[in-house]
Amino acid sequence: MNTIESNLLVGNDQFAIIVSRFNDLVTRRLLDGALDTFRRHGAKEEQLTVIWAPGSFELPQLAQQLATSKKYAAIVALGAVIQGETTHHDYINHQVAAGLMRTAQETGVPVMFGVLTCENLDQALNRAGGKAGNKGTEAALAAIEMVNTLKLLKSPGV
Ligand code: INI
Repeated sequence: MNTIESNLLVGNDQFAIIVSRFNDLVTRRLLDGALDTFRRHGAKEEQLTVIWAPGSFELPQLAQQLATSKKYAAIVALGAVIQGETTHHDYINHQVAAGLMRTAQETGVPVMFGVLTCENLDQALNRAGGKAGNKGTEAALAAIEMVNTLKLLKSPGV
């Protein structure tokens, strides 16, 4: 049996973090979690680029431009979509998830879905460094793992 499993060490790669300004009480905490994780796994400041978006709906377009630039080994998209009185959030959630996945598949650059989709602010804060972890941390770890796993898959003999 062959098992391919990467480590979680950041090499010399560049990482882009795109983060929504909408609900920034939450998204700043996601960003802190992601940055802390990249740093603790070996990233230097010059390997990290943060780009702010107006809202989560705009994340896919930024992801696409960053991915096609080929400057970044992976992109982490951070946002917080919180249900309101209408179904607005539904339209955003589905489009954002599909748009980010499309960019990853079309470009081969991993794009992480670090967008919270919650019923209320409490749920979101719990997942942004509260008692249910930090989605930004999770997304940064996933980015490191995807970059390293894709490298392993491209290495000779695999
Ligand atoms: N953007 C979010 O990131 N989260 C939300 O909860 C949200 N809601 O509920 O409206 C939201 N809306 C803004 C949207 O992402 C766009 O920025 C806006 O529609 C302009 O295109």
